[in-house]
Amino acid sequence: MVLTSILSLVGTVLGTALDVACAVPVVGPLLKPLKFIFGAADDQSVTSLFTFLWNYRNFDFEHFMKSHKAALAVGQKTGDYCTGVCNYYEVMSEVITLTSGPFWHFVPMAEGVSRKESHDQFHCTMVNHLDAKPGQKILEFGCGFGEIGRQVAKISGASVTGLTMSNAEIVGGNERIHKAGLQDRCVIVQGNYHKMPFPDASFDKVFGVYCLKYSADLETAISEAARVLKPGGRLVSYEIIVTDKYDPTNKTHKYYVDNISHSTCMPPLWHAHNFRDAARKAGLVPHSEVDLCKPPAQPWYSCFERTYIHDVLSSPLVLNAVKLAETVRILPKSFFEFFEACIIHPTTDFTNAGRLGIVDGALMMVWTKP
Ligand SMILES: C[S@@+](CC[C@H](N)C(=O)[O-])C[C@H]1O[C@@H](n2cnc3c(N)ncnc32)[C@H](O)[C@@H]1O
Ligand SMILES: *[C@@H]1O[C@H](CO)[C@@H](O)[C@H](O)[C@H]1NC(C)=O
Ligand SMILES: CC(=O)N[C@H]1CO[C@H](CO)[C@@H](O)[C@@H]1O
Repeated sequence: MVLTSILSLVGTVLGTALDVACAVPVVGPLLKPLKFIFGAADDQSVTSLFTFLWNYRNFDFEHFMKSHKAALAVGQKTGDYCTGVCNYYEVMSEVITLTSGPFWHFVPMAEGVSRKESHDQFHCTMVNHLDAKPGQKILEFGCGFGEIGRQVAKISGASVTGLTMSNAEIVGGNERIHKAGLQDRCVIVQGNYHKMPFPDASFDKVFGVYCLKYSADLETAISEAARVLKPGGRLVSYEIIVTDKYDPTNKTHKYYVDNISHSTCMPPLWHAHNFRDAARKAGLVPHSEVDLCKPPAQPWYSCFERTYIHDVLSSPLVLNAVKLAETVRILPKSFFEFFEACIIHPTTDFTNAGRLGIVDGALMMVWTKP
């Protein structure tokens, strides 16, 4: 606890000092990589990696990886990934928050704009796409700790109900609602978005971010979203998908795309046309579709490039150092397996697949219910 606070303070002070130094001509650009190394303790930085290592030094990674792999096998066999999602987020909700802050999705970023500012901007974009108004009832399904829902509620004055499965997310999300003083307008409840615990026509607006990727049955999930929506309401979906460029017969493509799914216990990624088809079947009418990361915005995965975390995690040196540290027992048992599968893989596979243009993480789709 004390060490975490010290690391956090050191990270903040050095981060601010470096922000100033980086603005200096000539020397500034040379200092930029240091920003990643001494970045904030709750953002993508080496400081946050060490905070995480310290907090999880006694964690049973062996058990987690065993249950992760077993649940993935069940998902692949039955199409039901719920056990896997709960197993993954019971642990990863805290880990992602420690190493990436409250944002578990990618948003457009621009030169000179910080990651946090980019997410603030995204919350306003979401409010606009939802056309959220004071007093409206909004559902955020697959909400994690519910950061987007709370921001949408704050910005628009609407009430937001979050729906998610893992206990850790429900407890952590409701704590954050209380801390923000939003308990009269926000709540997070437990449920599966394939079978939502709400009557028909309960919400003015419904949205989900980076969560339908966990569905092996998109038609059911989208028909449920349509069912709980009031006539005249909107469904907004912002997801990570495979693009037209994705060729499943290409080994390189398949390597990245399969590894993205496996590292986070997901079924294969969907294509935009799967969303369009499912929404049409559910009786929804297309309203708009926009890729938020079309230039001049930087690519959706650029947060991993600008901090150099992609380069650090791609380095065989880092991989071998972690392996060695486990062998000499500085790191807990099975940490290397966890680190490779759950930290290195998603980070580097997202970046590499994004660079090839076979995966897109910034498509905003909006439908209305007649
Ligand atoms: C990558 S996180 C995204 C969280 C949040 N929407 C965000 O973007 O920050 C995926 C979320 O979907 C939730 N999820 C996955 N499958 C679900 C299901 N069948 N029903 C409800 N929630 C689900 C997970 O528990 C997790 O909270
Ligand atoms: C597979 O995809 C990669 C990257 O997009 C490309 O360089 C390579 O030529 C492709 N291979 C085949 C056999 O098409
Ligand atoms: C589907 C899958 O998980 N494929 C590969 C992901 O990457 C590792 C290397 O780290 C391979 O061993 C897996 O086969």
